[in-house]
Amino acid sequence: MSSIKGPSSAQFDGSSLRIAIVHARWNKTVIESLVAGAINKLKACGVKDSNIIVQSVPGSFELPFACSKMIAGSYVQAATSSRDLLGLNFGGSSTSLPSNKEPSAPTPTLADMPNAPFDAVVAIGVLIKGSTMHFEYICDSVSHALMRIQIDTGVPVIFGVLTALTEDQALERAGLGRGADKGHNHGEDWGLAAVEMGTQSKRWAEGKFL
Ligand code: DLZ
Repeated sequence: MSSIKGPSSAQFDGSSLRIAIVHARWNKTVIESLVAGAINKLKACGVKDSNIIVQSVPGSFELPFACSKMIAGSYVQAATSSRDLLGLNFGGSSTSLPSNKEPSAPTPTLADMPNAPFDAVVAIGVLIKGSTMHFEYICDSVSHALMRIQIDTGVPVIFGVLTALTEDQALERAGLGRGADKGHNHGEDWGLAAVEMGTQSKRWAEGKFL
């Protein structure tokens, strides 16, 4: 019997979004598959290559710190480039333009720019239970911290952290199962969730609830 689990489908256009992925490097094989799955779905939704920013950290414990800093940094980046943009439009050297012509290039807007703030961040990690309490502490602290960051910053943070009791559980959730059924790559779901939440949170912030 097929499973009833999982979200019902919804389609969102990611072409105007800028999305960050930050992933841990522990359990590399599984991580690589999850990151690839997330990127594939982002692109399938129209997110431009240049608007997908991927960074890594040593382990899952470092994910919340990285998300927080990257979100803040993306605002700094956007502010810096909007200042550059003003310089380009109004303070740029007129001698570089043909003297009798207006500039023909359309004025770039923030939405066109690669340096807009992130619309969503996907935090990807793979925690596999060992023989100590380490797993429980990290799962608990990381999930709470990621939730706090999205509430505090207003930028959706997608929870892409596998909390697996066995290696097989982790492999199956990355589409790498050792059995006949390879399982489903949850990274794909995280890519879709990032596009949906990035799109919706922009609209909600503008008071649009269509
Ligand atoms: C130390 C550790 C262990 C034992 N297991 C994992 C794991 O399964 N998945 C993961 O992402 N990270 C693991 N780490 C590393 C910690 O997340 C963290 O990088 C270190 O404790 C340094 O802060």
